[in-house]
Amino acid sequence: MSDFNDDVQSLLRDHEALITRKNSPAAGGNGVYQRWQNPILTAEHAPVFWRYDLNPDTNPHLMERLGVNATFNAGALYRDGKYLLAVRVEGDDRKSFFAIAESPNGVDNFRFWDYPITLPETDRPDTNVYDMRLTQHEDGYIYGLFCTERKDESQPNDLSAAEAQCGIARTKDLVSWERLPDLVTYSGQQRNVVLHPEFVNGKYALYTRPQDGFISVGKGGGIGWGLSESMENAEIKEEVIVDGKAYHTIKEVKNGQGPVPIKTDRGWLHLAHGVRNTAAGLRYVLYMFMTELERPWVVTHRPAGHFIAPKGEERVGDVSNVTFANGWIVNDNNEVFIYYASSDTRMHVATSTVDRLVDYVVNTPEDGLRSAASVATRNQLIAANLKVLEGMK
Ligand code: M1P
Repeated sequence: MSDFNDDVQSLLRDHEALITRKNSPAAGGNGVYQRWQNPILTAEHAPVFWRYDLNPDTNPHLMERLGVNATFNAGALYRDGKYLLAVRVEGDDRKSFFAIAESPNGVDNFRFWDYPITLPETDRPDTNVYDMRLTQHEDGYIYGLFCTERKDESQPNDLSAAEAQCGIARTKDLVSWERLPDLVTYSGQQRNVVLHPEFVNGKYALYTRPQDGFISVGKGGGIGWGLSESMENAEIKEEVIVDGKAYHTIKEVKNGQGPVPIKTDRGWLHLAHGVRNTAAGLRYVLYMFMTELERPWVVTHRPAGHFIAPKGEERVGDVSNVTFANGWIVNDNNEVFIYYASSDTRMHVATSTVDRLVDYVVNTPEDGLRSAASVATRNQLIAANLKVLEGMK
């Protein structure tokens, strides 16, 4: 018995050491953002009491009973000075669920609340739920929009045939959640749907991602936009494409809105993911763009290429070569905490400021869509810099 107790204490100590480990900025950087050294959340950050049966009578060998496979794709919210993440936690059984992890400083000491979110179901139960975007809406509710995945019953013999739609829940405290009917659109399937934080023309405004199939967006795709009269019965009758896919770019195959956009004096700052195909499979990177303040569906600036791409250990995981973000936080000092997942496995943070990100988005040249255009853009920079260097002699 005393051995059992010692072993439990040892598990708890190791876990505490992991979650209280201090994080530090990583070496190097590009001036746009700063990566931080340690992942902020891994499967091992899940509490010991979520995974082990700690009763010596029922688990004399102190074995893990309910393993956690991954912690990734977290929505984010800044509330009462706390950095809160609605994390996609995936059990060893391949089912995802949401759990809130809280940090006092946004870069380390993320600790899960005791219980995961108990998400009510609709009368069509979800098989799997994931990738929640948290929106503090001006109507007073916090909305969680997420992907609800169910078996595609029209193809009973294909066990991989699934259907993705946008599930909706709301809360005032992140503890009690009210489930609302799924979003209705007239596209085949939906993933990466995000609620805009303000009313637009008196209506709820949503970024969408119409797609023909579960994985492939097919003829659809692009980041869409539509308005809904209510969230109790959310319905978008008409979707327009805000930011489409494009040949030979980082978003050739598909793209999707990341977190809720950040309002700045210059416009709305957006973070999104773009996907292209390679001989080694799909590659997911993050990119940014800006839309008009009054018409958030109109893009004003599109910096070329990726903003964050998988680097080093980030490149490897359950789905390798993926960076994905659905949460970021602006704190009271206009510092931005970009929460991104790597390879569908773990969570990281990169920090920047609103000013730096606006500068990046406004002053980074657009993609000229041809090698010759890229060389011309680079030559302009080189010529200007050579003059600057000459002046420094
Ligand atoms: O595996 C990479 C990502 O794939 C999906 O994103 P998208 O719909 O844009 O292809 C999602 O399942 C996401 O959770 C996952 O990280």
